[in-house]
Amino acid sequence: MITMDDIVRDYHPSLREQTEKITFPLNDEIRKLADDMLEFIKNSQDPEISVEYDLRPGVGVAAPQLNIPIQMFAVHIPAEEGEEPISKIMINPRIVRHSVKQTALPDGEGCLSIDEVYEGLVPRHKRINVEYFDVDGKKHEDRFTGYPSIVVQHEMDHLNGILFYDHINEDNPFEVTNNLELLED
Ligand code: SB8
Ligand code: NI
Repeated sequence: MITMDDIVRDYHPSLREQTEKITFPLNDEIRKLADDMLEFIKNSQDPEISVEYDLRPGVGVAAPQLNIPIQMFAVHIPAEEGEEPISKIMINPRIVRHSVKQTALPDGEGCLSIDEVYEGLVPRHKRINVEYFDVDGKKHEDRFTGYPSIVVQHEMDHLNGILFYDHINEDNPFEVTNNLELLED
């Protein structure tokens, strides 16, 4: 099973590298990695398993965080009121449409690969349409809004060597610009 020891930390070059597109059908290694990544992120949210294995809770994990430079990530987002939970592997994802309006978590973001706290807003598109492939090579286009949209953009950034704090405005970390709407819970 994947544990925190497998997660590379800040300044590791893998977090800044470009990733390779995955070809189908998946080989056994990548298929197992997909299962393990989803299991890890579910385990990290389990009150008992996370304590037993000392896992930091996370809503997603991307292959480069495991030192594997390929375009795949797992997300496991518990259901919000009136919404379905989102639990999936996304391969070779591409944003095909996004809102002009931006959103951000009021307290900023964190990352399993970043041990330090970086304070400040991380502006994200409020709504995105993402084209991606599942583990069976089937193509999907899903729409994400609000919190799930933020998580998917955080994971997609990992596939491009971008970290959340790259988006923080150094001069005014909590500046709320005109088209930015903070996400409320
Ligand atoms: C946001 C956050 C963590 C993410 C992705 C997006 C947060 O820091 C957060 C803050 C408040 C409430 C909920 C979430 O992923 C963390 C795991 N990770 O590093 C994946 O790449
Ligand atoms: Ni991260």
